[in-house]
Amino acid sequence: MFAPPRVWWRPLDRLERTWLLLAFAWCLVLFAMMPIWLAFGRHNVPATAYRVSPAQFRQRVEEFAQKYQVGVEKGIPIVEPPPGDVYLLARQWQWYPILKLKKGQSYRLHISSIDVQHGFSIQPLNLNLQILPEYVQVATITPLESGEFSIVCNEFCYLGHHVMVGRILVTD
Ligand SMILES: [Cu+2]
Repeated sequence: MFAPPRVWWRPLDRLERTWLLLAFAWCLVLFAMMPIWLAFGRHNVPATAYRVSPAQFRQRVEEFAQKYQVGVEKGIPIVEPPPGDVYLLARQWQWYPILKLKKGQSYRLHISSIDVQHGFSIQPLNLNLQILPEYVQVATITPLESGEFSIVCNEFCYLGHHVMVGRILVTD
């Protein structure tokens, strides 16, 4: 049987040992960061979820959009609700409606899909939520800057995925 020479069984020299220890210590730091960041990281989205049927959610969003509609753009209503509960619906391939929010006010944003899985991602901020049919994600958001924010779908949802762009307008 062929056995390669056992050169790697030589004791570690100082440099090698130092690098191994450094790498191991860094592994421990990264390992500890997982629970630490989960508890203290400011990236956590304060989101809860509840169940709803796609038909019910669609009806709720339609009523919401009609009640607070202030305009329309390319067939999608622009909706300016008071602070509180606001709704956003994802479907192939649009975000509905366009939300117009006030800077510094808090909103409970209810988001769900009525067909397949989508991904909610606000640009240029880095807020991401997984959007599934039959589940509503509720994220409490307080816009801190005015301007126009794009919502892109970051979960491939078939042919029109790349054109699935929505908007949130934040005014002073
Ligand atoms: Cu999508």
